[in-house]
Amino acid sequence: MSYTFALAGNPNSGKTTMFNAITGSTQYVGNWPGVTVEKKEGKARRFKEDIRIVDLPGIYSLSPYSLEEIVARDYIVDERPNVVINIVDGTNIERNLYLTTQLMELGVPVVVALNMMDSVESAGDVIDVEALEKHLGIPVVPTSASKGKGVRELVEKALSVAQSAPSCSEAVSCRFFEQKIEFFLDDMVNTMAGHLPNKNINPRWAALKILEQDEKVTAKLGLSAEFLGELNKYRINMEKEFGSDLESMLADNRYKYIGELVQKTVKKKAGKGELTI
Ligand code: GDP
Ligand code: K
Ligand code: MG
Repeated sequence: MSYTFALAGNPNSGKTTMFNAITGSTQYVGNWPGVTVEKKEGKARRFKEDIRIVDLPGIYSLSPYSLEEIVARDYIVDERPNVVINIVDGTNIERNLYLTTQLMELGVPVVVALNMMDSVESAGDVIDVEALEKHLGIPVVPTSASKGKGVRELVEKALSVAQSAPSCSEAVSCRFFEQKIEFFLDDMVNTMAGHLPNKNINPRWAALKILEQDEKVTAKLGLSAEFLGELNKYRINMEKEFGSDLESMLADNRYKYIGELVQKTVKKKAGKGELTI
């Protein structure tokens, strides 16, 4: 068996350091097709399995507004890596988890590498990794890429996920939104069932992108103009009920989810003016 794991994370989360730690010096550097964003590929060393590692561009989100983000999400949707390893900077967890929610919404298997744990610990902060894992519903592996710590465990976890291939499509934990939004989403996904020609695309993600009026993804869906018009009625009805900026409302819902998650799982050293549990 051979596997492909893609590394995704915010700029400066330690992606390249992790890439080097996993692959050693066997990397291949090129460009992403049609763009000048650097593409790095290598093989995981010291594993009997054939594991290809792809370093995606550093990104904060998966919006259609930045070249790096489009490159990253096109790669994930079109090439279907077995697992996306999401490098999260543990010292900046709240900001970094936004991308985590975006990756989970894609419906691909995600493993979080909670990186920079050496810095988290030396600052006296505590992250309850087990609780984070439980609430998110995906594996979280603490790492210190620059020290080589947790790297083997991370690749092993990704391998076990690749071998069991769970999908976010049935995971309740991917429900980041208020009940009233989830209600519309469920209805929309039901309407779409059996009508999505592009099998690489998770229906729930497709629904969210239609609601966000993401034309790049909408064009990939392969839906007739007529059916798309029908699906757009969901957005129109939601905007009637919730106000006109649905895209911001969805983003706010994700931030709220993350804020609550961080409250439950991160304990900052007292005196830093942050939350205590
Ligand atoms: P990228 O932009 O995501 O590719 O991040 P880099 O791999 O370039 O890392 C950004 C900075 O963080 C560099 O100075 C790394 O040496 C440092 N770094 C990476 N991983 C760790 C870690 O686990 N702990 C600490 N303390 N620093 C790290
Ligand atoms: K960097
Ligand atoms: Mg880098």
